[in-house]
Amino acid sequence: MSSILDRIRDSVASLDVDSTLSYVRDALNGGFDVKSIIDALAMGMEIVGKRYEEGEYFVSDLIVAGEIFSEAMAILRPKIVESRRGTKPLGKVVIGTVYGDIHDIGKNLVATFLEAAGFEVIDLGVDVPPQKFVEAIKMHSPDIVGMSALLTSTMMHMKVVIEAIKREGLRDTVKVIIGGAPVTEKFAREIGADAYGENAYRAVEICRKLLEKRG
Ligand code: B12
Repeated sequence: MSSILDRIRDSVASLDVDSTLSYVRDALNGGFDVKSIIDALAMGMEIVGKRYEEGEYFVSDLIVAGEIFSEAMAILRPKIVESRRGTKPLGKVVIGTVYGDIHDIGKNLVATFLEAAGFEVIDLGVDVPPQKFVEAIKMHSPDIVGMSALLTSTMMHMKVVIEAIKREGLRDTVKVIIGGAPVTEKFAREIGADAYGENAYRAVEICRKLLEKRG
């Protein structure tokens, strides 16, 4: 018999919104931790991506999958915030999905976890041009800038943003962390970012470390 987490994964994969939401509620009530539920949702998204790649699913199905994930997160968000309440304010993070890219589910998850951990988060949204990152740094003086990209065609835009930040003489004032499915540690080093985070939990740990480094 499959576990509730398997059922969450499979119902996302088969784009069944009602079952997904009811399994997520069951899992929460059954005492499963939020992390394992999010991991199951993310595994479902992974399968959706594969089916799209293989021609079984279409863009409309990706949209449905995105909506399912967001609705499930709406159930989980209060739990995440509650579980992390009481931690003292840390630093300030400006975050956005780079230009040409409108994927925001992962970025939103990272922003939610950072907020829940006590960071102040300024979310610039999706399809963010380099100048908008630069202006946000000038306006908000963040400790950290986070960038997300889900497409191999947009990940290079992260480098363009870093170069724009350098050109404005602001690179030494912020730490840069990047993430998104096609992004790697090696890529982060190559483009001159300070760090790479593979998921929302790691993003919080790494942002904490980056603050320590800033002193
Ligand atoms: C849902 C989805 C969409 C939705 C997005 C809805 C939304 N609001 O975001 C829509 C329908 C809009 C969409 C559109 C497209 N998509 Co799409 N999409 C997906 C899908 C299925 C899931 C992505 C997702 O949300 N995953 C769940 C989240 C939780 O995971 P995540 O984003 O990876 O984020 C985690 C980490 O990466 C990390 N992270 C993310 N950002 C950041 C930032 C920082 C700072 C840090 C530290 C960490 C971090 O932490 C997150 C949480 O743990 C993926 C498949 C996949 N396996 O990724 C394809 C996928 C990304 N899409 C793809 C494609 C091709 C497209 C389109 C070009 C399709 C088309 N022909 O129109 C368009 C592009 C539109 C555009 N210009 O951006 C391809 C990309 C291929 C490639 N290598 O470039 C994928 C991989 C599907 C595939 N297998 O072919 N898509």
